[in-house]
Order: sequence, then C-alpha cells, then structure tokens
Amino acid sequence: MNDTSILAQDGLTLGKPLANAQLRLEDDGHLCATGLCKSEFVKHLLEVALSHSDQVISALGAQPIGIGSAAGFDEVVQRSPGRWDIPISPDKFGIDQRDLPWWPLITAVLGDDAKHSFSGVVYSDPGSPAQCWHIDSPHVSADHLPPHALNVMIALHDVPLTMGPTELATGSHLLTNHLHNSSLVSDQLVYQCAATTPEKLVAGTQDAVPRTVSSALTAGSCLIFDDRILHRGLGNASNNRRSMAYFSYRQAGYFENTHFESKRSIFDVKR
Ligand SMILES: O=C(O)CCC(=O)C(=O)O
Repeated sequence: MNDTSILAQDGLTLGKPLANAQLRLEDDGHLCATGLCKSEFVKHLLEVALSHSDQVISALGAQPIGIGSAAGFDEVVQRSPGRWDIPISPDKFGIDQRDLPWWPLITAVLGDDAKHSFSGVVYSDPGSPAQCWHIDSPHVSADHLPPHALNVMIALHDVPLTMGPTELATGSHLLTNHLHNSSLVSDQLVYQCAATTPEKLVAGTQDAVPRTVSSALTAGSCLIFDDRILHRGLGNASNNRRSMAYFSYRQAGYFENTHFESKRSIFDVKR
C-alpha cells in the first residue's frame, strides 16, 4: 500500500486548502475534509479493520471488559457500551504515514517532527447509545496554546445520521481549559461524565454555548480535530456496524496517555 497515487484526492496537499484547514482548526477546532481519501484506499483500510477486529473480538471471547481506557486491554477498549476501539498500527494497515493525505496538515500544525501516537478502528454496534461529551486530552497550560495533539477519523463507508457520526462542539477547544476555568475538572472532561456538556463550559460566563455539529459522512471523508475539543460518538440507530478508522498524532514533546491506560493483554489468561 505504498502507492501514494491511490491514497488521496489533492485536498490538503495544495497551498490554499492547507492554509484554510489550519485556520478552521485554530478557530473551530475541527474540520471535515469531504472525500479526502480515494475509494481504493478506504476499501483497503476497511478490509484490514474488519479482519483485525474479528480476530481481536474472537480472542477476547467471554473475558469481561468494562467501559473506558483503564478497564480495557492492550488490544481493545470499549469506549462506551457497544463502541469498540481496536488499535491497528500503520505497519499493520500497510501504510507509510508520510504518504497519508492529511500528513501535510499534521506537520503544519504539530511541527515537522510530529509523531504518530495511535491508530486503529472505532466501531459502534447497531443499537449502541451516544457517548457522553468528552475531550481526548486536557490542556497543558492556562494560556491557550496551539494543539498538542490532533485526531483524524476516516469514514470507512457512508455514515448517515442514523448510524451516529461523531458530534463536535465548535470552538470548544478554546473553552475546555481546566487550568484557566476552575469550575472544570480535568478527569470529568477526559473520562465520559454526564455532567460534562457544552453548556457547562460557559456556565456563569457571557460566552455563547458552543454550536454542536454532526453531519452525514461519505466514505473517505475525514473529520480532523483538536484533541481538546468537546465531542462524542452518536448512537447507532441503524442495523449495521459503523466503522471509522482513526490516526492520532502528537507534538514531539507531548507524552501523556489517557487513551490506552490498561496494562493487560487479551492473551494473558491464555498463556
Ligand atoms: O465513535 C466516535 O464517533 C467517537 C469516539 C470517541 O470520541 C471516543 O471513543 O473517544
């Protein structure tokens, strides 16, 4: 899969779209790059994601698994009921990250020495509920800094609203700073907590409640967002599994890991 010609439409590699994307990330904290990935590439990602997920879920078998990063395994985390996060490395996906269509944006924002931190597939079962609002990692300074981490979520098939795309609170990356706003608690922002809502971010201030957006996605479209933005996966009311691949990146000097905290493997009990 090192043939770059099948990876991307021109999208973010050209001057103006890249600059626009950077501005969107700064102001809104997210953007949707419609149809960024070519269909052969999406098909390849979906095949790897489905076959790897089947292996992991079958190896998990009847072992109990809770909700959240600390209650999961190295190979699988249940992010919310029926929403499964299965890490898959770029090697396993068979790709070189420098060839990926969003890489120019990642380096423009996080620096030329940006690092890959995680990748995989997050899929939601039919009937699974919406998540609680959350951020993926907390701010690191009371002053607003550029993002320390970015996520790219790729629709591996068309995702209509009934299938529950990701919902984002526009501009909320500017409002989730618990080091600046003492009414916010870092753990309540990162770990899904029903009390964390877009309204809560502006309670007692003159700021407007951030506008929430979720839209149907076509296969190959990418949601790219700041790790600090308030977001959630919506409920899957369809009869089909919803699969999104993801690639997460960090600044070279940023090491926190609230994403995969468990230190056990699904294979431990079988050894
Ligand atoms: O499933 C989604 O759309 C988002 C998942 C997510 O934000 C998470 O599990 O942290």
